[in-house]
Amino acid sequence: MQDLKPLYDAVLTGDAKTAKTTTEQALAAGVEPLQLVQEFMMPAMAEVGRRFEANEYFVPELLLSARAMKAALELIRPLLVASGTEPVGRVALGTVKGDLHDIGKNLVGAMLEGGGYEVIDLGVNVPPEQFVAAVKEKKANIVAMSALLTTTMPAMKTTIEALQQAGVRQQVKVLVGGAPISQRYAEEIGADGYSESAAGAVAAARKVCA
Ligand code: B1M
Repeated sequence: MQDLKPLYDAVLTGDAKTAKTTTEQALAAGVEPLQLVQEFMMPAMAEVGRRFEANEYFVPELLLSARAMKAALELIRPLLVASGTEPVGRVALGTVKGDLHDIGKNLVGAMLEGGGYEVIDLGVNVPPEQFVAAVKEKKANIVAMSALLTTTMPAMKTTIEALQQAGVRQQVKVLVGGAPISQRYAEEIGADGYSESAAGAVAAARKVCA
């Protein structure tokens, strides 16, 4: 198999051009798209996070690595997305209020689309009322929230409360995920499902809707 260490290095060093060309070459050589994400890009991002914590990397480096990962994901996303089938459900997906991290959320969206769900991507920094509006106006039957910061985790609870106050909590299932989230936290805040990975989000969506 082609040596894919350059993809890892490109994400780690924020080299978007190399991340893109290595991904193109790997896909052309028949490497599984998810393998590229799980075995090379995500470990590189984990190392970026470690360096940030160790004060070896700062916000500019985080941004460059995020840009490199996004460049590669742009090529992968269409391959994860199913086409031509009736959606099995409609998901309002977003990163919660106060949180700007969207790489994991975008992967979750691509996997859900690949799993046959219609995804309404609300973006990042999504306030509770925007999730409520998506349920009311767009008739989403799943609300999927991502959070990457311990400080923004409580926004998930606030959103669930907003769904309750708006009288729509019973008509939706709530899925949560993101690095600091756990099954226990999901249960604590009254979410219906949790997944630690983007691939697992599809199984979690199926489970809560079954
Ligand atoms: Co930020 N950041 N960041 N950052 N950043 C983290 C999260 C951090 C852990 C880094 C660290 O210290 N080690 C830390 C959080 C600490 C904490 O809260 N405990 C942190 C911090 C502190 C910050 C700032 C506060 C830094 C600052 O300004 N001083 C700031 C906050 C800004 C804000 O949001 N308000 C900040 C900013 C940024 C950038 C904007 C520079 C950039 C994000 C760019 C972007 O997303 N467009 C960034 C990045 C890149 C990171 C790290 C390095 C990488 C995140 C990532 O994309 N991972 C991150 C460290 C790390 O994660 N190791 C870090 C790859 C991605 C595929 O994984 O998002 O975990 P992840 O998603 C996974 C799963 O979690 C899961 O599926 C995905 C794939 O399997 N998942 C779900 C996610 N959502 C899900 C939803 C589901 C199910 C599964 O169901 C609905």
